[in-house]
Amino acid sequence: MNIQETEHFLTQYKDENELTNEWYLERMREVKDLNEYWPTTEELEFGARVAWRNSNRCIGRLFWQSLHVIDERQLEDEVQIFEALLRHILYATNGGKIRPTITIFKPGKVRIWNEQLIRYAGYVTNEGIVGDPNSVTFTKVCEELGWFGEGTNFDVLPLVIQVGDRKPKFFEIPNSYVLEVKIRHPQYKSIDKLNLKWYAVPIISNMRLSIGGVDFQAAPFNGWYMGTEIGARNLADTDRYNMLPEIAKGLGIEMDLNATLWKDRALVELNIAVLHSYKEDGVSIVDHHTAAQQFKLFEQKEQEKEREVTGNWTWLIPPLSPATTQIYHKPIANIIKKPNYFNQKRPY
Ligand code: HEM
Ligand code: NRG
Repeated sequence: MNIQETEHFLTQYKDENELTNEWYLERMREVKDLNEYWPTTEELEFGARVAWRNSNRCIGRLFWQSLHVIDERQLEDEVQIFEALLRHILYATNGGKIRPTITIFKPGKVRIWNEQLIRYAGYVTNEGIVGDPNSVTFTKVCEELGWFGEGTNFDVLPLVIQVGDRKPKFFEIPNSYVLEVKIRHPQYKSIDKLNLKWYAVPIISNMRLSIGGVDFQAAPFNGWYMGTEIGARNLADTDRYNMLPEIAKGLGIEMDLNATLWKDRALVELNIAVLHSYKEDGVSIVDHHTAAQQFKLFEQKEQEKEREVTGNWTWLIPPLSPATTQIYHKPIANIIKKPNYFNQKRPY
């Protein structure tokens, strides 16, 4: 812990919640007597929400106050942590009406090795990579722990949980917990035939949450997807599922010349298919135009509160038609405020 950061955070907590100076002095006295800052559940909730508000790479911040915070700091048993992660998945998924949620585990004690709670495995084979190339290293780690997958393009990886310096344990997520969406196009049936799918809920589980000088290495959080994350990156990047050539082929677009813009045409149809499929299945998703409008509203609301909105422009602009959003046309200061979510070193 870092006492200046605790003072700074509790001052912010006091101000934004209109508490008194007496309250603040008394709270700091407790912290100093204990020689440790152990946030109350209310402070933790506020900290996790403000950390989202301060996430410079996130376009979805309008909804920061609605984050549902689950305090699981009492758990130190791998099986109980696994069960808490299943509760998170179930609560957040909510049958498709996704609820932004974070579960916070004991600082300095718990580590989740997965990048996201739900992700597809990637295998190196003689015929090339099967599954998500992004997961190849982590898939090998899982296999070394004794896990093996079916070998499809969409095997859900197990949860890998480490407590203290014990050997990590892996747990298979029951199928019934993993909501997925089959990708189909409202007009072009050739896209349906590619048998593409993606999972409903992105739950980032490898970032460190920093609140008041305390580091939470395990604090998985989720919102819902912006369509381009799936349609313009996960399924499209040449070092991910690399589907643009097959999409273009199916659509009968000439691929000999760059100037036919076959990649761009394939991208647009794939992104239409992603948004259409999630919508039709009742799974929360936002298109990049709506997300950019929501971000603008967020900026207006922050301005009313006289707080400066910070951001990382290179991450905020969507990967599809960026200049059609207002974000593209305005500079934004990439200043890091705390509480916040940070990258941390991989445990493997
Ligand atoms: C990044 C959208 C909820 C924190 C992002 C990105 C998008 C996005 C599009 C960029 C991802 C990329 O390019 O890989 C959304 C939407 C949400 C949402 C639509 C719906 C509610 C949340 C929540 C949190 C959060 C609930 C935390 C409590 C972050 C952080 C990043 C990020 C920390 C940066 C991730 C990284 O560095 O890899 N978000 N987000 N977001 N978001 Fe959000
Ligand atoms: N691009 C990643 C997910 C990053 C976070 N995106 C969100 N976060 N929407 C991917 O899996 O495609 N969120 O908390 O909702």
